[in-house]
Amino acid sequence: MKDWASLTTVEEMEAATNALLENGKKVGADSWQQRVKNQTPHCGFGEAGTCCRICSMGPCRITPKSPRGICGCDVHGIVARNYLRFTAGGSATHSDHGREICHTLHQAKEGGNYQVKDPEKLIRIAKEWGVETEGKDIYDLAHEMSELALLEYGKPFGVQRFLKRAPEHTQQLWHDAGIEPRAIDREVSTAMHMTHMGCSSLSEALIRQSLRCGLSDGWGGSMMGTEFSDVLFGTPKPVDTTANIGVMEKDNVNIVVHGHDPSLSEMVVYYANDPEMIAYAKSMGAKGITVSGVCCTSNEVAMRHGIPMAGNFLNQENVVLTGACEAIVVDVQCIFPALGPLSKCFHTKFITTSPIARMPDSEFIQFNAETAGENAKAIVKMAIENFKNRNPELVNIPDQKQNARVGYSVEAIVKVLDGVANSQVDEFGTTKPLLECVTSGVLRGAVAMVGCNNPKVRPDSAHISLMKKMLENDIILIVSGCSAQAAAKAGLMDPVKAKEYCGAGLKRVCELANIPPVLHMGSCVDISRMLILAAQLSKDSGIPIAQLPVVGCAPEWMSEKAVSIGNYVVATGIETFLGVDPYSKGSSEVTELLQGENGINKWVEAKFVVDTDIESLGDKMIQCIEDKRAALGI
Ligand code: MSK
Repeated sequence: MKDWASLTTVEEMEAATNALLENGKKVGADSWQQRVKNQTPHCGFGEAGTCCRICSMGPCRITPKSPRGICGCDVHGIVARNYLRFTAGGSATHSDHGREICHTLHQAKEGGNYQVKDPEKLIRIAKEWGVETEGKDIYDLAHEMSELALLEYGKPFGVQRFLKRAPEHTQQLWHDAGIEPRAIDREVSTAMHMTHMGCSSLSEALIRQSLRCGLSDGWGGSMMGTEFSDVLFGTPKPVDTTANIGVMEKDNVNIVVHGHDPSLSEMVVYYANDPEMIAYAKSMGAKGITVSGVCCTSNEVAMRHGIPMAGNFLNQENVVLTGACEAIVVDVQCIFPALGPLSKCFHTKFITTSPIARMPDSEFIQFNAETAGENAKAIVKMAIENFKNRNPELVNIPDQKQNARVGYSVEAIVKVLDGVANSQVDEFGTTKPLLECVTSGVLRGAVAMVGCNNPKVRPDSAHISLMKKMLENDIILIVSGCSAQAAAKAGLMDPVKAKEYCGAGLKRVCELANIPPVLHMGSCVDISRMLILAAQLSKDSGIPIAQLPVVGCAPEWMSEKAVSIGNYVVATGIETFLGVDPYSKGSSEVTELLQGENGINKWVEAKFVVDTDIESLGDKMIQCIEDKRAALGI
């Protein structure tokens, strides 16, 4: 029996947010809700992608009366150039995160701040890269691998090493389309060069480079970020945690970690559990220390340590508005500069830690791998000492919390689903049990749902309504980023109750494997896990990725990273459904290239589907999955 009341609804989450906004009003706090009003309506040229400010002759805006910019570039060139720059920003950002992880791996040493927690994985990747492992000290191997990984960013020749993980058919498509990514930095530089004034204005060439640049992220920087994070911090395994704003605890020192890079948050978690620090917190009048997270840093520490998830992207101001946040500690990406002035309205310390993300009204404690322990300890201490500065009259933590099981790396999915069909697993394992569920029709297919919140969409409503729709239709979900947190906050990752929302087939799989129907695969960079899973499904079945009943979806995306992700997911052969337009609708040519039958679809056997009507987007996803099944005769 479905008990809809057991889920936390979007309406309930909005009511909690409204209560927090009332709290903010008492101290004159600004909010993103107000800033959206101030910024509406948005610029129509910007939304259509038809404004060019790449040189200083303009800015040029394309209208029926002025169909070309001053240089003569037409609307298709302008929209495509903007799209490629959008992609390059995302690819650079994700990949630089991956680079930081490679540097951290280089710092790893026996007994140090950072150690190799998954030596088997390191050895597996080393063998894959043709590196001798026999008789080698694991830290010597880690340093050698980190140097090789860093060379992937700037090597003068060749293509990304991890492309070989893709099925041969996919590799051939990339080769034939001329989109195999070379060095990661080169693809970003090429994108910037191509879009400089007086270079490319041919939309087809610009979109081709967008796919290539995206692939350098997905099968390059992000994949290294994920793989070497696993080597350093452990490959995630299923772990139980809790989600939503009610995970913050009134009587405890609350530290919220936010951003993307797990290097710092791992250390904060470690020191927050240190008996010396807990005793110190008690001496300051608190009952203990609670670390919770926002955005992808949250996903990282939830997957490896069961740290509760306070919220996703558009909840970042909410944690401060509780009046119970002693410190919000951020690393990189998706951090609102608004947190500076907002924290000043409360007692909250807003602590920035990376030279990449410097913000006004923050306390900057530069974090680096050599001094990671000291940095994290100083941050935890600062939060503890701030507990006494709370104004009890402003403390309001909404009572919303759901149980969630997270930590489904590819390795974990392969392992748990093996319990359904009892297939033999080899060293890496096999996806055959999952394939058997799909071919028999017990599961109709899978959706990889990812991405952010965006005020253009009622927060979380698209994620949650699409997830429910898929579950009812026996479609399993693999999720990451803020989409994952939307599911967790609603209760869709609770293995006990979420199965009640599923069709009979999916419910049975959940019961047999003891899994929730929405599988948490991690952070934004961990979408690379989804690529590995798709590649493995294709290899194990002998079916090209594009023919598998699997689709991608980002219904509330907002960041440049999401555009890069979209490019690499679609370029891997996975039809990708978007609920927000990527500023491309101003050009019929670019729209046709991205969404038509004869554009990128001809090169990579998949395309984008953009529909801002979420109900209709969901119908199209189900139709796409059913069409693929019919084409396979299953
Ligand atoms: S954090 S990129 S809002 S998913 Fe990765 Fe969430 Fe999107 Fe940032």
